[in-house]
Amino acid sequence: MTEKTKKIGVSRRGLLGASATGAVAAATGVGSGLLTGTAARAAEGANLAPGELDEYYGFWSSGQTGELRILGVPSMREFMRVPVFNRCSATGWGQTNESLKILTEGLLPETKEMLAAHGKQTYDNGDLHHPHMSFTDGTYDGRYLFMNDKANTRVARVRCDVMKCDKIIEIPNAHDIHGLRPQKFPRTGYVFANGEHEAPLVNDGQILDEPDKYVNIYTAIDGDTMEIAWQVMVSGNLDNTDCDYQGKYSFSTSYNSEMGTNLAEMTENELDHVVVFNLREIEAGVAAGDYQELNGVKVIDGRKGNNKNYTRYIPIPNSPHGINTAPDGKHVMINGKLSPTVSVMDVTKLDAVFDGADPRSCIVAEPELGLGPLHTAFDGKGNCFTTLFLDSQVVKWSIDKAVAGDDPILEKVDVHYQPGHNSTSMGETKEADGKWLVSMNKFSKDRFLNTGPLKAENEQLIAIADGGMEVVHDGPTFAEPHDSIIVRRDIVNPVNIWDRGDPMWEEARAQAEADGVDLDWGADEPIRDGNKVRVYMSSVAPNFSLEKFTVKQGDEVTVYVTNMDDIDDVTHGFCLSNFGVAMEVGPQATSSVTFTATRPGVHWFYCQWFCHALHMEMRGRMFVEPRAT
Ligand code: CUK
Ligand code: CUA
Repeated sequence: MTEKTKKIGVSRRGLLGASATGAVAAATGVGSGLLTGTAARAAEGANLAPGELDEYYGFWSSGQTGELRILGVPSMREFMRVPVFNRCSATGWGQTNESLKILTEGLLPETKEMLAAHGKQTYDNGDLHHPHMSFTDGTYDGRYLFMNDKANTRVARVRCDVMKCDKIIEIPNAHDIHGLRPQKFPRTGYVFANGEHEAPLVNDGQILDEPDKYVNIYTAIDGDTMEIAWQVMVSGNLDNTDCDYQGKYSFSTSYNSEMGTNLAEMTENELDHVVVFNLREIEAGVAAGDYQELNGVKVIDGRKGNNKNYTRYIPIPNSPHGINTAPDGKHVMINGKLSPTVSVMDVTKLDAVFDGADPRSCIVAEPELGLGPLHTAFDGKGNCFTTLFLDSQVVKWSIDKAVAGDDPILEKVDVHYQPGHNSTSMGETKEADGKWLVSMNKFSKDRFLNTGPLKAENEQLIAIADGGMEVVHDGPTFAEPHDSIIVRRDIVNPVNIWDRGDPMWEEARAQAEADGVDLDWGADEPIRDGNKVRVYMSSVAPNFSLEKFTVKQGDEVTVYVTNMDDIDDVTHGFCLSNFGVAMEVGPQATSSVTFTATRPGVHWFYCQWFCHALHMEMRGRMFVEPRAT
């Protein structure tokens, strides 16, 4: 830590009032000057030389930006932005027929109607909070990444082989999907998704300002088919979720057990709760027909006092937020937010709770850690790292000591400023390896050059391998990564070029076949079908197979471009100027876009992805013949 950050840390602590933190920092030497010894070695480990590859992939959310980001850890270099709930000017996501299919096919009928009234096919925005990889046997398996959209109640999946989104579904009956986690064992399996905001179960306007009639919905999605397996109606709202390593239970925090609709009401109770879902009982209930079908989904009643064994409500101090299952397969950390505590739940005691034991009997420790605990990560060695939002710190503490009733706090480190999520290398799997910790901080304030009123957030890399905690890197980041996972690179093995048989463009393949065209190489002339015109072309650097094509004013034109280069990293594009048309065409991929040729005249199209020394020359003309008058 530098002298500057040390001073800031001290004065900020002075402002907030002294806490036990100061004593801990003094005792452990945290904040005691420039990087020396192990800290310097750790920082060196984070600085990769040019050309050196990272040991881990980091998968980052982007909050209200709506995309998934791929970083390297420990270098914290950002490699890629994968469009999901957003629009993307570079790749044509939200514009190509292939992406529009994914963005529209999972929308609810009433959503399509609402969007059509606004002249749209799909939502333009999203709020992506929680990216998590599919699991097999308690660890990441490199198949998929799943993520939520809080803004428009959706869940998406990204294929890890090509790092593109292939499925997006809108969740009926629920409102604003927030917490999301994949089933850890035996595999994913289910993807669990929390509806955060309460609403009437049938939300057709018959019930409005009667909050006592609102419910909340917990959803289990089949990660293979991306269809909804079942939903559970619950009392209270739902914030974050996680599940066990046994495949028996999943659990969600609720910060509004009061079902209040304003801040005063929502924070009134001293105790909120965690809802525990009994997966076998719910499956049995579904099989036995104990559900109502609503918008095509089987909805089980798991509200408080329903006298069934689908759910249990565990009282937890005021407004718990993050919930994280430890790699020991036994303990679950419930982060208190408004309470300075983390409640430690022992999953081996949940059977008894379902058999009638006191719901609190599964809480085996509740250590006081500091102000504003939000999320906890793990090193796989029995230690936890909990973010303290109000204290702007990460606290390292011992599970064993907490359970034994001893002071569990081992160390605290200042982070800048106000951390939300944190994540450790492989930390949400049974293979947690305790090397790196990332603290995702909501404010950067004075850490970077001023960019005006809107400032970057700050992600800090903390070296934890040697048993200490040293901040070794600051990484500014744009709006607003909530969460991240850090995955060993041997688990993630994306391809370099597309397979021509990929399902991503199966509709283009079928259309080309119907038109008698070889999709690989394209056709010499546009295919006319009434006022619909289909133009098939291929691209091999630095040429399009067509240097010109002719359509008529008012035609609905679809251009299919197949990139027949099969060399790593030779991406072409198709950008039709003054038509707002642009798309990426990866090596061996087909992309297509449809537009109306409203403007007569000569219009240039060009390749907008730099591909060759003659990239500028990679262009052609579209002739639009004026409509006969
Ligand atoms: S939530 Cu953002 S800091 Cu949406 Cu995971 Cu806790
Ligand atoms: Cu092809 Cu630039």
